[in-house]
Amino acid sequence: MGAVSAAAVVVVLVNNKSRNSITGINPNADGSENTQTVGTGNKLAVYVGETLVQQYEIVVYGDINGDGKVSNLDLVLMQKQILGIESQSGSRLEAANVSKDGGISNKDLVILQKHILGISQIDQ
Ligand SMILES: [Ca+2]
Repeated sequence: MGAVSAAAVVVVLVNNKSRNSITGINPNADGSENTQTVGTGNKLAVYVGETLVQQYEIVVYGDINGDGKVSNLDLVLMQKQILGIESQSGSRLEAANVSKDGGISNKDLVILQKHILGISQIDQ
């Protein structure tokens, strides 16, 4: 088994056309093109040479809709989740769990509201 040199390991965002950095084009959670912000649902891939060895889905706590921002749009999605009107799953559900306990509750809602109002920050 050969050792992997640090120079041979490349970490890229999926769909990054250059594969040389993590600042290139990457998809939003809804598949649309995103050229600046990294949001929930974006994928991070690790290549050794041309071989994909690991892929991670990014979770930005509080960014439920995957636009890379924590805003009132996310607050509405969290309210719908708590009320059972619209359910999130996968990385979006994890992003809603800002208290990092079991489920999504009013406790998460208060933390998200305080973040949006600038009273406190969500721990990432
Ligand atoms: Ca968002």
